[in-house]
Formats: sequence, C-alpha cells, structure tokens
Amino acid sequence: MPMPHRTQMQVIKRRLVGKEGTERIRELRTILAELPGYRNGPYADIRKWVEAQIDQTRVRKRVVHRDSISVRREGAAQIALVGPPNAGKSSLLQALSNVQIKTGDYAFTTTRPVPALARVGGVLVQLVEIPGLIEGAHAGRGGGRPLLSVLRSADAILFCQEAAGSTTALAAVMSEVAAAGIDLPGAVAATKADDAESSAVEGIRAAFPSFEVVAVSVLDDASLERLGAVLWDLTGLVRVYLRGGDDPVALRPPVTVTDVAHSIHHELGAQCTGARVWGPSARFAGQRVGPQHVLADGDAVEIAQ
Ligand SMILES: Nc1nc2c(ncn2[C@@H]2O[C@H](COP(=O)(O)OP(=O)(O)OP(=O)(O)O)[C@@H](O)[C@H]2O)c(=O)[nH]1
Ligand SMILES: [Mg+2]
Repeated sequence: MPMPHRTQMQVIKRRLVGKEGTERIRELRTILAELPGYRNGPYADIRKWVEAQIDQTRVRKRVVHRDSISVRREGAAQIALVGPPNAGKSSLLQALSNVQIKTGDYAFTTTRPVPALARVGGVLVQLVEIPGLIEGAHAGRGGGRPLLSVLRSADAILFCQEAAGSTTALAAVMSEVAAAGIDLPGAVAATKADDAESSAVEGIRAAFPSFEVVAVSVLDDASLERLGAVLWDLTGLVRVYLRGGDDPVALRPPVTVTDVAHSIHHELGAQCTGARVWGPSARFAGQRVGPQHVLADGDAVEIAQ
C-alpha cells in the first residue's frame, strides 16, 4: 500500500535536500523507480514532477560545469600561454598551430581558455591560451579562479610579454600564479619583437633573471623555431625514435627500453628483452642494452624480443 501522496511528496523533497548535479539525478532516478506506476491521479503528478526535476538538474549541471571551465588534454604535454592582455598570446597560438582564433589590438579579446595542438620538437603538444589574468586573479578577480585551475593542471607555462612594453604587468601576472601556489617549469616569450629594439629584450631578461627569455615575432619564422625549441625543453619529455619509423614516442623521464616497448604495445612491453641503441645514451652506435637501460632524448632504438 503506497503512502499518502502528500507524505510521499514531502519524503521526496527531504531526500533531495543538499543534493545537486549527478548525485541529485541519481536520487531522482531511484525515487522514480520506487514510485507506484499509476498513469493518472496524484501519483502520476508526482512522477511528472520528478521527471521535470531530472531535466532541470541536468541543465543546471551543464551551466555549473561550464562555469568551472575545463580543457580536455590532448597531445604529449600541455603548455599554457599566460600573460597580460594584448601580449600576443592568441597570435602565437595561431602561428604555432592551425587554429583560427580571434586576435585583436585590444585587451581581453580571448575570454576563455583556447586549446590548440602544435607540433613542437616533432611531437604533438597541446598549447592553451589562458586569457588575461589580472591582479587579484588568485582571489577570484576577473574570473581568475577557474582560469588558474586550468593552469594548475598544465605541465609548463610560457609567459608572454610584449618586448617593447613594460614588465610590470607580467610581473603582476607571475605573482598571481605564485599566489595561487602554482609552480611549473616556465619560460618567457618577448613578443612582437619586430616592433621593438633589441635592447628591449635585454630589459626583459634583466627583469626575469630566473627565466629563459626568447624574443619572438609571428612575422619571423626563425624566431618561431627558436621558440619551438624552448617549448620542447619545457615539456621535459624524452623523444625516442624507432629505427625505420617516423614519429618519435615522447615519454616522461626516466624512460627505459621497456617503457618504450610498452608505449608501443603492452605485449611488446612484456616480451621485450632489450634493444639496440643509437644516439646520446649509447656508448657506440648500435649498442646492445638490457630492458632497464635508461634512454635519452634523441635516441633511436630497435627493440629485441
Ligand atoms: N607587430 C606584431 N604585432 C603582433 C605580433 N603578435 C601579435 N601582434 C598584435 O598584437 C595584438 C594583440 O594580439 P593577440 O594575439 O590578440 O593578443 P592576446 O595576448 O591574445 O590578447 P587578449 O586575448 O586580448 O588578452 C594584435 O593586434 C596582434 O596583431 C607580432 O609578432 N608582431
Ligand atoms: Mg587572446
């Protein structure tokens, strides 16, 4: 015998108190399954109410989710482009990858993190533009918190600063990042270098002595290549080439022969008895090594099984 429908409604509401998102939807589904299956009358109304609640909760969940901003990771590593508004972050992202994004001669052209895959050191790496962080970001100013949370999960940071501009704004951004407790490998790109005296770049070096500073202009391919090399170093990854193959595997060190075999196929990882190695970690070309041999960036291997 089902309980009176008014009591039932109260019980349901009580069960939902404090529940949001997935948890609320799960509870609503359970409730729905427990309800008597009347097609008409007060119980049918309750059923309709519960179904409407599921829909509404789903919508709320999506909105909340959008507010907290997340970037799906892709590629061998994730490097965030961070800097004051108008520093040229979007332009760099565009020059290094194939994305078409809005750039503009004004602040806050970019309002959400923009990810793009770029070939860095021959490996696909995800670059993410973090839109203009401003002073007070770590305390939530300018929607800073969700942006910093995206930054927190990155592997490294490329700080962007207009070569000809004042370094105060970037220094402020750096202290926001530090205040948020984020401490990642980083480098500084002195952007729009075509528009600055070379002495300006020296000024940036002096202002940020603990960072490597690379002068870059989207109009100068050689500078973009130098930036690519700096970005590769920031990933901290080790590239190992397979003899006769094209693309290297990129792994986080220490990388053993077994790790490489495993990254190709877990069975190969299990059967691997060693390898022949060419490159920096080999004492001579084609050296025979065991499965636990530690490889270096740029090594080429022939796995033995
Ligand atoms: N001369 C020159 N101008 C550049 C270069 N890179 C970017 N710019 C210009 O600088 C302005 C700002 O560039 P964006 O790439 O939008 O800068 P941003 O850091 O993404 O800016 P927000 O998203 O607004 O924070 C644009 O007018 C670009 O055309 C460069 O290498 N040389
Ligand atoms: Mg931008």
